[in-house]
Amino acid sequence: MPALIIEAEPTPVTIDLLFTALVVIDMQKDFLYPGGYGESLGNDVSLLRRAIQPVRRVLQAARRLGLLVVHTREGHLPDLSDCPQTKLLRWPEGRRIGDPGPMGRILVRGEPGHAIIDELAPLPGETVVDKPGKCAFYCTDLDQLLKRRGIQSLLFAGVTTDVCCGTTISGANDRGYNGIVLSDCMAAYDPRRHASALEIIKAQGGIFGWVTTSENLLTALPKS
Ligand code: TIU
Repeated sequence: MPALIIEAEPTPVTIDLLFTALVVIDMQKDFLYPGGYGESLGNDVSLLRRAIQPVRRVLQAARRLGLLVVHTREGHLPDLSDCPQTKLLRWPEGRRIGDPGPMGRILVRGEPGHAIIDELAPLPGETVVDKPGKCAFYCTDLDQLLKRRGIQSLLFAGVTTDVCCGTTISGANDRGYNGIVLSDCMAAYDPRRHASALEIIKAQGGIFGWVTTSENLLTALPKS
C-alpha cells in the first residue's frame, strides 16, 4: 500500500497504512453518558457527543482497510488497588471512583459505565487496552503491542482532548510515534480547552504531532 499524504496542521503528514493504527481513547459510558465519572466531576457530558458520528465514520473506514484499531478504557480494579489515593480522594465522598452510581460503581472495570458506548462498541478481535491512568502508555502494554507490529503513525480519536488524549499524544511522541489528531473525532468538556489542547499539539512546528479532520483523512484514504 503506497504512502498517503493527509492535509494537516502545521504541515501535511505522510502515513503508510501498513504501519498506522487508529487509537480511540476512552469513548466510555462513564465519560459520555449521564450518571458516570464525567458527570461526577461536574461536567456537562452532552458536550462530548459531537465526536460520536465522526468516530463512527473513521472506525468504519479503518475496519474496511484492515488498519489496527485500538480502543482504550480508563478504569480501576474493583478493589481500587491500582487507583492512587490522590486520584481517589480529590473529590467528595459519594462522587468518587468506586462509589455506586446509576451505571454501577464509578470508573470500575466490569461495571456498565466502564464499557465503551454502544455506538462505538469494539468488534470481536479488536484490541482493547485497559488503563488505570490518563496516559494510555502508563501501566499498559500498548507500546509493546504497537512496536511488535511496526506501527509508526497513530491516528487519534476520543475523549477528552485536554486530559486522556493530550497525555496519550504526548506519551506517543516520547515513544517515537507520529501522532495525528482527528479534531472532530475528539471532544472536551469545555470547547476552549479542546481548542487549547489542539493548539498546543500543533504549535512549534508540530511539537507533539499533527492536527487534521476526519474529512481530510477520509479524502486521502483509498476508496476500496
Ligand atoms: N476529566 C476528564 O476530562 N477526562 C478524564 O478524566 N479522562 C479522560 O479524558 N479519558
